[in-house]
Amino acid sequence: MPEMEEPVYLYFVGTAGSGKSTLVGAFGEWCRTNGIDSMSVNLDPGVEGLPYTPDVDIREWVSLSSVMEEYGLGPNGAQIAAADMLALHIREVKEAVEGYKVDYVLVDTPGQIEMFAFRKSSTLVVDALSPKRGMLIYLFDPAISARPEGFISSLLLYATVQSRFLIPSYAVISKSDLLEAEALEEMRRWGEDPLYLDRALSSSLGSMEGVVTAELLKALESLGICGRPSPVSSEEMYGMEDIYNTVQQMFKGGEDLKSD
Ligand SMILES: Nc1nc2c(ncn2[C@@H]2O[C@H](COP(=O)(O)OP(=O)(O)O)[C@@H](O)[C@H]2O)c(=O)[nH]1
Ligand SMILES: [Mg+2]
Repeated sequence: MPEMEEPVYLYFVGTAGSGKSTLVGAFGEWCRTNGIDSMSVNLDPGVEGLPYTPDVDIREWVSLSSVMEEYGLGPNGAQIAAADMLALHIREVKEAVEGYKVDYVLVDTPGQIEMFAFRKSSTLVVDALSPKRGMLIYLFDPAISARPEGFISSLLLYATVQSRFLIPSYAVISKSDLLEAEALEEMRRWGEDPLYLDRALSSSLGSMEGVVTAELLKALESLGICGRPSPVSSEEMYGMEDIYNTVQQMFKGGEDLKSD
C-alpha cells in the first residue's frame, strides 16, 4: 500500500471578527461539494457558538470557563493562559486529526489574533502539527481594512505572522460581498502596491505620519509581504477555488480540481 501523504494544514488567521470561523465552515462546505477530503479543527478555547461543527475541538481539552474557575482569572487573563495551555495538548489534537485521514485540515485559530500571532505556544502548535505542510490564510477584514490606515495596520499584522511562522501564506479579503466593486479593487491594489497605499494614506492623514509609513511601506514592498489579496465571501460562497488552487500549487499533493 502506498504511504499516505501527510495532510496540508491551513491556518485561518485574522483580527477578531474577520470571518475566520465562518470561512472554515464555508471552505469545508465547498470542499465537500467538490469531493475534496477536508476536516475542521477549532483551536479557539474561548469560542461560544461556532458556525460549523468542528471535527476536532480544543475545548475538549482546554476550556476558557474552566481555566477561569481553576486559576481564578478573568476572561482576558484566562484567554492568555488557555492559549498557552493549548500547546500542552497539541499531541492529542494531532492524534485525533490523524484518525481522519484527510488531505486538508482547516484550522480555526483563536478569535483574538494576538493569542495566535504573538505567543510562543502557537509556533509550537504549528511546528507540532505541520512542520512541512502548513499554510497561513490571512484575512483582511473590510470593517478595518477598507480605509488605508486600517489596511496598513492589518498589513503589519500580516507581516508579523509571516515572520513568526515561516510557512507559506496567502492573503484574502474576507466578507467581500459587503464591498462595492471599486472599494474592493482599491484594497486589492493596496496589497499589491504598498506605494499606492502610501499615496492613499497621505491624502487621508497629515504629512508627519507619511514619512514613517512611506519608509515602512518601501520595506514591505521589497519584502513582498502581501501581493494582491483575493476576494472571498463565505456568505455568497466565492473565492474558495482561489484558495484551493493556491494551496495546490504550493504543495502539489492532492488532485486537481476538475473543470467541466
Ligand atoms: N457579509 C458577510 N459576513 C460575514 C462573512 N463571513 C463572516 N461574516 C460575519 O462576520 C462576523 C464574524 O465572523 P466570525 O467567523 O465569527 O469571525 P472570527 O472572529 O474571525 O472567527 C459574523 O457575524 C459573521 O456572520 C461573509 O463572507 N460575508
Ligand atoms: Mg472565530
